[in-house]
This record gives sequence, C-alpha cells and structure tokens, in this order.
Amino acid sequence: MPKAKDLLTKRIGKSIRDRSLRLAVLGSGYVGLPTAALFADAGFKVVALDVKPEVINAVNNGISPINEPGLQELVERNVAAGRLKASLNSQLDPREIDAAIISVQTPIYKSKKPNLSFLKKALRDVGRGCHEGMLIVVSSTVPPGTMLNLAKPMLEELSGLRVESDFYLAYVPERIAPGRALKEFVESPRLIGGIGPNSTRVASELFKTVCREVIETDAATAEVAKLAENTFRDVNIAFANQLALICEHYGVDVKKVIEVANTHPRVAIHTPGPGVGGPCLPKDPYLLISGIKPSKQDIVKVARRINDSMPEHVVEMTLLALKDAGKDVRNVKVAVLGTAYKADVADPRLSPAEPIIRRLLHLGAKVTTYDPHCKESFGAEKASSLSEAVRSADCIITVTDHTEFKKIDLQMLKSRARENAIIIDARRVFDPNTVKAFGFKYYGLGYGFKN
Ligand code: SAJ
Repeated sequence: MPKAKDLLTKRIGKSIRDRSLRLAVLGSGYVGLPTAALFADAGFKVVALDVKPEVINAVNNGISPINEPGLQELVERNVAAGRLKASLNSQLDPREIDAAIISVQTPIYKSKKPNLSFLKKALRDVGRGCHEGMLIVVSSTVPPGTMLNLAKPMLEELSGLRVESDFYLAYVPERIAPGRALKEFVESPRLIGGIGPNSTRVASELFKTVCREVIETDAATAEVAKLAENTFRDVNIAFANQLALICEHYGVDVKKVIEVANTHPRVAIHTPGPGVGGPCLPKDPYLLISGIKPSKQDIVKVARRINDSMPEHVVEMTLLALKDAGKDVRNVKVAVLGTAYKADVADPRLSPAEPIIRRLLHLGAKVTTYDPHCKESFGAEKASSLSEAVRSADCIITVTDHTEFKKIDLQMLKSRARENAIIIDARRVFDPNTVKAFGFKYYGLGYGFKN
C-alpha cells in the first residue's frame, strides 16, 4: 500500500496536471503580478493578493497597474476568463488554496541589513492555514539561510505540520528583468530549490507548466545562486565604472577599450554608466553578505561603493564642464534626459537620476527633466517633450539610455539649446565626433576631457 506522503504527492501532482490546483500569489508587484497572470494563462485559478486596494481594483477591472510589455493583455484576458482575480491579503483563507507563491519585497534598512518584515508577514498569512499537501514557494530574494532558518520553522510551528511529509516548501527565485518580464519568466531556466526532494519535485511540476526549463537544486544553493547572479553583475559594472575613470585620466575612450577587450573569448566587461539603480542590484549584494562577519577585503562592498559614487562623478563632470565654459551653476538651465533607472522602462526606483538631479538643484541649477516612459522628475521641473526640455538649455545630461535618446535629432537639439551648449553624455548615447561637429561641447563618461 502506498504511504500517506506518496498519496499526498500524487494528489498535488494530479491537481497540477489537470489544472484544478488553486493558487495564491502574495504580493502583486513587478514580479507577483506577471507570475499570477502567467499561471492563470496556463489554466490555473489564481488569486493575486496585495495590500493596496488600488492594485486590487485595477486588476479586477482587467487593468494592469504595472507598465510591462504584454502584461495588460494577459491580465485582461485572464480576468475576463475568470481565471485571475485580485484580493486583499487580509481576505486570504489559506484553506481555500492548494499552493502559494510569495513574491513580496525584501528591502534593506539604512544600515544595509535585510528587512524581512514583509516576508514574515506573508509567511504568517499562509502558515496559519497551511494544510496537508499544500505547496508553499518563496520567490522573493532572500539572504542565504532564510528558507531553512526562518521559513521552515515558522511554517511548521504555525501549522503543526512537517515539511516534506505533510506539506512542501521550495525557494524558486525570480530572474526576470523589468521590460522583458513575461518573456524571461517563460524562457529563462528556473531554479527550483526545495527544502527536500519531495518539495523540489512538486514545485518543479508546477513551474514546468509555465517555464520552458527548470533546474532542480536545493533551497540553500538557490538562495546563494540568486544573489550571486545580481552581485556578479554589480561587481562587473563596478569594474567597468572604474575603468571609465581610468580612461578619463588617460584620455582614452572606455567604449572603444571595452569593445576591443571583449573580443577576447574569455572577457565580457559590462557597460559603465552614471550609477546602478533599480530594485535589485543596489540591494542584493548586501543580502549576500548580510550574515557573514565583516571583512576588510570585501569586493562586494567596494563594488557597491564604486557604483554608488557614479552619480557624484557625473555632477563633478558637469561642474567642471560649466567652469570650463565660464558658467556659474546657479545661472544655468540643465536638461536631464531620463529619470528611469534603465533603458526603455518606466521604473524610477533607485535611479541614478535622483542623486544627480537633487545635487544640481541643491547647487542652484534650474533642472528640467524629460523621460518618454517615466513620470518621475525627482523635484525638478518636468517637460512634456524633448524639445521643451532642451529649450535654452546650457547643459544636457543623458542619464538613461532610452532608445529614443539614441535617435535624437541633433539639428533640433542645436536649434533649441543655447549656443555652445554642453553635453554630458553619462550613458554614451551619442557619437562624440558627430555631436562635436554640431558645435556642442562634449563630455562623455569614460571618454575623457582631453579628447
Ligand atoms: N547597468 C549598467 N551597466 C550594465 C548593465 C546595467 O550600468 O552593463 C545598470 C542599469 O542601467 C541599471 C542597473 O544597472 O541602472 C540595473 O539594471 P540591470 O539591467 O542590470 O538589472 P535589473 O535590476 O533590471 O534586473 C536584474 C537582472 N539580473 C541580472 O541580469 C543578473 C534580472 O535578471 C533579475 O531578475 C533582477 O535583477 C532581479 O529582480 O533580481
């Protein structure tokens, strides 16, 4: 006769295959809502939970509150089909669901230590009704050891059940980049880190219904791997940024340096810029090192410091350029192009534009922003068009590499901006020689002042 735990595994496996499994996604943000919508589209009945009534209302009216390519259609279709609905967290009855995916934010405090309060609250909400055969997945980015030392004991204590024999628990980190979230959710291999083999197997079955490829591992490995991915990127960008400063010193163009260095088969240097923003890279490296003894030789912290110093470097470049042009920062109009944290997204979270704009405002400059996607202006004046933003500008700073900025009509720029206007190309969207031929003074990040 099969053991009770095998029957449980079989039961949930069958409910995944025949789509009768009822799923709740806790946290309907940039990751949670795409998750809920994609599982609904795969045929499951999904409830997307959030604490914000405006998010719930929007989703239940078939409207995506998040600007993500393809998400609006997906939400609309699945709400209309009755597979997707949204509800307040407080209305969650875990006994009415068979699986939960936790996608709440895990920010850091000012001290750079992890703030797990949202995760704990979500675990409590699910744990108090956790029942036999249930699958609980944590998708939020967490410090190493969180699944074993926090999620498992909390859920076992709240439910009185044992993980692996009575219910299933897995860490399945997200790897989606805003702007390409739906495509990457489906196409990027998904790490499945169960607390034990049963949990891995069940979580794998669920994610295989949406993701093209799953990679089975254990929870602790998945936790560290997720943080390693983003930290690797942050460290690589920090190296590119330091290289940019070195190139400025020698009057060499970092763009050309990276282009030729990257022809080496084992070299892949990232792109320097005015700073590293967004909800993940500025935070995840701190989660990676949050549990270990501080060390003097810490590449992770140094990289963070380098990347955090880039906005100030852009301000210094601007001040130097203004000084060279004999202009006083208090009497100039600066046009900042781009407030989103990266190209072609509307998201302003931790954008390097913020410290740059606030510092220039503090120094007395008149700052006007223009961003074709992002509404934020960080206290500066907001122009409704590019041409309005650059009108009578003494200085133009490119902070985000939106596609639109790479196609700027330099003739228009020339006719709208002041005579001899300065371009601070912090994202290197322009060709320096073309810009100079139009009569602008050009200062590029990693391009140098001597060029
Ligand atoms: N940036 C550079 N130079 C580069 C690449 C990026 O300066 O060469 C800057 C961007 O402009 C931006 C910041 O870094 O300000 C972060 O952008 P990003 O594209 O590196 O990352 P995110 O935050 O949009 O998404 C990352 C992704 N992680 C990796 O690529 C390893 C994504 O796959 C993750 O799912 C996401 O973090 C997350 O949520 O963890």
